[in-house]
Parts: sequence; structure tokens; C-alpha cells
Amino acid sequence: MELIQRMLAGDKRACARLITTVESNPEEAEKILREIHPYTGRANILGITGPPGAGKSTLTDKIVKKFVDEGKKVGIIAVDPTSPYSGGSILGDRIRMQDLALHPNVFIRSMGTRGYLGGLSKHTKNALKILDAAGYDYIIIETVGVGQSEVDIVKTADSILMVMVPGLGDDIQSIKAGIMEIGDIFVINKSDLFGADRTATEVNMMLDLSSNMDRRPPVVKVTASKNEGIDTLKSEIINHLVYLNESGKLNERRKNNMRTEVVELIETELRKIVISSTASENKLESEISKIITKEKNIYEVRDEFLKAIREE
Ligand SMILES: Nc1nc2c(ncn2[C@@H]2O[C@H](COP(=O)(O)OP(=O)(O)O)[C@@H](O)[C@H]2O)c(=O)[nH]1
Ligand SMILES: [Mg+2]
Repeated sequence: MELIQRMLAGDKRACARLITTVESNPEEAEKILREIHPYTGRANILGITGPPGAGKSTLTDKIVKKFVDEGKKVGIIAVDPTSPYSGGSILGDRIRMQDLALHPNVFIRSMGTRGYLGGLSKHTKNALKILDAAGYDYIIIETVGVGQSEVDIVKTADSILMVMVPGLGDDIQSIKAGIMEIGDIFVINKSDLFGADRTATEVNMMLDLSSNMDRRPPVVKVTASKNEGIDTLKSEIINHLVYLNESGKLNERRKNNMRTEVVELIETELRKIVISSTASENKLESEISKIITKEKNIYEVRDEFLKAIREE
């Protein structure tokens, strides 16, 4: 496919068109993803998550600029309906981001959280594969840290940055219960605001208390809007990526993600078989009536359907 050749050669427009095709046309999607598979697995994938307004986009912008200054190619997938990349935020941010988007080595794709058939996380992962094949050195996925779907998305990353802000107070307790354990690096952004030290102390204490950790995640204070602390943060990102490589954890993580994905694909196909088999000739309806009249029980009905499927 010519579009794929152009994408592999680094053409940004080809990249964008492939992502759109994969999002909107399931059959084409599979063809494209089969063909690009050999070129994937090379990018470093960073997940940036945290509450809305924590400064994730501002931080992404600053980190990306550091990478770009080193000559790296960076792809950004922003999963956030209010992301400045999509033009949903304040004008200043929008202009600044356009700046970045025009850079030949930066590709930005924003995805809203609605209207993605078959689940947003599938589409994010597919876009990720395309950017990976296109030769982006780093791919950053920005998501709001709420909901299972966002957690699923960010888990595809090699390194997960958990962005927090001063004055979260009790929120730290509630975050802790849920998604705190997926953070590889904790970023206290808006360190120019009152309470940053206290928040950092609280996060540090919490991390000290957490057991089952073969690596204690670092806590980094930054002020993204003033470009402060970004070098330290970048070093921590690199440190973590090196750790992942040397410890074999990177392969482990990627294998786990791959396993989940394959099982999901199989489940999707099996579900189609179940739906078509139970939909035929109102068989399910008559079986349900028999369950109600105690002629059969639910397990007998299950086994009969399974038997029919196996014999097909
Ligand atoms: N005071 C302060 N404000 C910041 C900092 N970083 C970002 N902001 C502001 O916080 C607001 C939300 O930022 P944004 O990057 O859109 O947050 P996101 O929703 O997490 O992506 C914007 O008005 C930013 O200018 C910071 O370090 N200090
Ligand atoms: Mg944002």
C-alpha cells in the first residue's frame, strides 16, 4: 500500500490518513495493522496521566521540546476532550501547541472520549502502532486519570508519569486506592503554588509505605508553565527506561500487553459467534421459555448452544 510506504518514510500526512482510516474502517484497519506489524516495537512510549487541569498538556509540551531539541521525533496522542491540542482549551495554549504541531519531527493526534466504536483504548493502541512504525522515537499518550478506559490506555505505556498538583489533600487518599500503583514517576506540577512541598512529602510517605515494589518511584517537583524542573524529569524518564531495559521488565510489560490484546481479539471473535448462534431462528427465545417453565435449566441450555457451535 502506497500510503504505508509514505508513512514508513516519515510522511506526517500519510500517518494522519492511516490513523483516520484505521479509526473508521475496520477491514482496512486490519490490513494496515497486519502490514505494519514488522515495523513496530521500537518507540519509547510514555503515558502522562493525572486529574484535569493538572498541567499535563503544558508538561507534555515542555518535555517534547526537550526531546525535539535533541533531534528526536515525537508523537503525541492526547486523549482528552478538553485538550488544547484539539482546540478545546484557552487560546494561548492553542497557539503554543500549533507551534509544536508544525514542527516536522512532531506529530499530534487528539482523540475525544466519545464516538469510538469498539472502545477508545483499541483506537489509541492502533494509532500508537502507526506512530511506532512511522519511526517516532518517543510517543506520549496524555490521558485524564479517571475511569477504567483511561487506565487501560495508559497501561500500554512503558513509563507512566502520574501528574499531581499541590492542595490535592484528601484526593491523594482516593487516588491511592485506584491508580496510584501504576505510576512509575510521580510529578508534582505547579510547584510555584503554595503547598507543593507538603504534597511532595505526602506522596513520598505514601510511596514509602507501599510494599511489593522492586523499584521505588521517584517524586519530581516541576513548574511546567515556567519550564522549571523539566531537565530533572527528563533524566528520571531516561533512568526508568534504562532500568526497564536492563531488568528485562520492558519485555515483560510488552509481553503482558500483547497477551491482553490477543485474548481481547479472540474474545471479540468468539462473541460474534455467540451472538450469531443465539440469534438464529429465535432458538434462544424458545429455550428461555423452557427455562422459565422448568423444562430445562440454564446450564443445559448453555451446553446445548456450545455443542451446536462446536459442531458448526
Ligand atoms: N501555576 C501554574 N500553572 C500551571 C502550571 N502548569 C500548567 N499550568 C496551568 O494550568 C492550566 C491547565 O493546564 P493544562 O496543561 O491544560 O492541564 P491538563 O488538563 O492537565 O492538560 C493552564 O492554565 C496552565 O497554564 C504550573 O506549573 N504552574
Ligand atoms: Mg490536557
